[in-house]
Amino acid sequence: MPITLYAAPMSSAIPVAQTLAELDVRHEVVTLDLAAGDQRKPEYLALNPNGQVPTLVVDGTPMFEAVAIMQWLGDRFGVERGLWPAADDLQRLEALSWTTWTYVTFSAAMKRMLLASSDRVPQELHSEVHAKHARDELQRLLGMLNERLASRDYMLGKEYTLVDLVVGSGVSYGTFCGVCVDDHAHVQSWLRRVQERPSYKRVWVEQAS
Ligand SMILES: N[C@@H](CCC(=O)N[C@@H](CS)C(=O)NCC(=O)O)C(=O)O
Repeated sequence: MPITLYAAPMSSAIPVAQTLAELDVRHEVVTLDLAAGDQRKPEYLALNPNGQVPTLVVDGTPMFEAVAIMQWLGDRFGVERGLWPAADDLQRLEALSWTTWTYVTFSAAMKRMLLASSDRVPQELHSEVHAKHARDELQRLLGMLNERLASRDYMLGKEYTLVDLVVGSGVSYGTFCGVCVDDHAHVQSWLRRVQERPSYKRVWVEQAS
């Protein structure tokens, strides 16, 4: 089954690249130049009408939104490798909830924080009130994650799964943007374990070089 990942360096395509590496799935990578506007070219918009990376094309069928792509990769390749729960396994419910939570709930608070305070956003959009509100919300969400990890080594229990990769990459991006995890000891130690995973590290090293 031919698989192509459309990506850009240091972008939302990273966790998808890490998922493909973790699952050892053969694929090609097409690198877009976002600064040059490759993502707005008609041939790319035909694959991803949202005009962003990542896009995964599987045997000619395109798919967009990183979390959906990773959930599909889990279904198609992760179950047989013991890295994603099967459809009739009740842990699947938790896998879908936590991976979606990362992209819908945690990411939304991240976006609000960045919009209200990032150097890369025009000053007139900044708001200390909104930034504080978003930072408080992120701390509440990290508290929720910390509670989950208080009684397990990994998101679904004793073993590493793709849920750790997806949630871990979202939280790592948060820490990269200055979100503080100091008050969440279980999150801190789990994050270190997730970041030590060879496939996770390898993609980072490739991106940085
Ligand atoms: N919700 C999308 C977000 C993807 C996204 O924000 N991609 C950025 C790079 S990190 C992008 O392609 N930006 C180019 C643009 O918006 O023009 C997903 O998770 O796939």
